[in-house]
Amino acid sequence: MPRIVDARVIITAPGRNFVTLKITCDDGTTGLGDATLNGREMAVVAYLTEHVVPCLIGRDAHRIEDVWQYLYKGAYWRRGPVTMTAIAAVDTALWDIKGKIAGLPVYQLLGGAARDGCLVYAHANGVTIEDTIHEARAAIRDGYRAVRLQCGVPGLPTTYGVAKPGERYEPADGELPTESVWSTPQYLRVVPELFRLAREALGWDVHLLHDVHHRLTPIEAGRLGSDLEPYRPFWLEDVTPAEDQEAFRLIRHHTTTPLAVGEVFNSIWDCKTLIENQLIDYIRATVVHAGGITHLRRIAALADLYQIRTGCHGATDLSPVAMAAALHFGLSVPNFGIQEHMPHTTDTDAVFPHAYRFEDGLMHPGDAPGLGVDIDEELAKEYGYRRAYLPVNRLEDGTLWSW
Ligand code: CS2
Ligand code: MG
Repeated sequence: MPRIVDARVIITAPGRNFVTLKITCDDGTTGLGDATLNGREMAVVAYLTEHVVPCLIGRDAHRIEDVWQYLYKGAYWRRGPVTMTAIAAVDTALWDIKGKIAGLPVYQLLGGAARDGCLVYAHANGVTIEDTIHEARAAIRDGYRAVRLQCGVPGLPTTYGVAKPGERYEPADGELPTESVWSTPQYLRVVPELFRLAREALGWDVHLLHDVHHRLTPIEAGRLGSDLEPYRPFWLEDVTPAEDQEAFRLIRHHTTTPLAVGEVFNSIWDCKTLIENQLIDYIRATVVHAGGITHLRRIAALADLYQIRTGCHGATDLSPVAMAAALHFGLSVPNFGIQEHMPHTTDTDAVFPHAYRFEDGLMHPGDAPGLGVDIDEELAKEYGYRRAYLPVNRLEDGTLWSW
């Protein structure tokens, strides 16, 4: 059996912060797991180094389920983003190790390919509707079959999802949280107009998505969903905060626009009511924030019973290690829906060389044994950690609002 002899946390910031766990076995096999929790990175670093790594040394790396249970039930304090991200990193690294020892890509261990590739969606973000449509055209030219549309809200200085001029979109943008301003009435006017003009310009063969980023009340979400119905969006994401899962019943009464939720979820308990009552259509929980491949498979299996499909979060704060794991999961899971794709910077790609590829609107994890992703530790050292926060959001009268 491969015995774990070392586990190390590597912090690097090639454009943004990433936390990676590297596990080494006595036969020299290594495995990687992403442990990045945007804006709260060092909490996971401490959790891993102080509380998890000492428990790993000497364990059989093949006993993935047992290690998962040990770290979950054995902690006494269950769930939460920090705990579940730390468990996810260990779990992902162990799947990587198992694949390398078997000489197989991880998707083969998960049952093999259930499709030819994973449908992914690109991002089109613009200050104006015209800019957004222009970006969407470019994504379609690049081969994407699905595009998420976000545009600025007239009269507001900043909007979620819109990059600063000349820069890539990076949500964790300040040494202290930056503040943005929000107006629901203006937003509810601009989004249907964005979709109307996008359909006119782009036609009906491309899937169009939109992220509300938790900013509406349930009844406002119902209104937006019904206003967008004529334009047949693929999904409307995070329309309202989902701590109150029951709130989605009200939204469902008012719209047939498909709903996607769950990028901030960290366990099956966060989505149990949503799934069992068919209150959503896509579950966005990820390998990295929801307990690894092992736990995400459990969530997907529950969702499958109710014809809910996966649509995993994949913004740039999820490292190439998480992206690789998402693609192995996505290729093999029966109820795959779509995967978010926000390409990393060339600096990030150089630190994390990987086998996954994009082709004709689909992504494939590649056939290298394990996850098919590595970390160049020498290069990683050149990019030191810098504290970075996600922004906060206020209404025009100064009330703190969901970002
Ligand atoms: C998001 C992200 O990709 C998405 O759908 O909502 O941009 C999210 O804000 C960041 O990943 C937060 O870390
Ligand atoms: Mg989102």
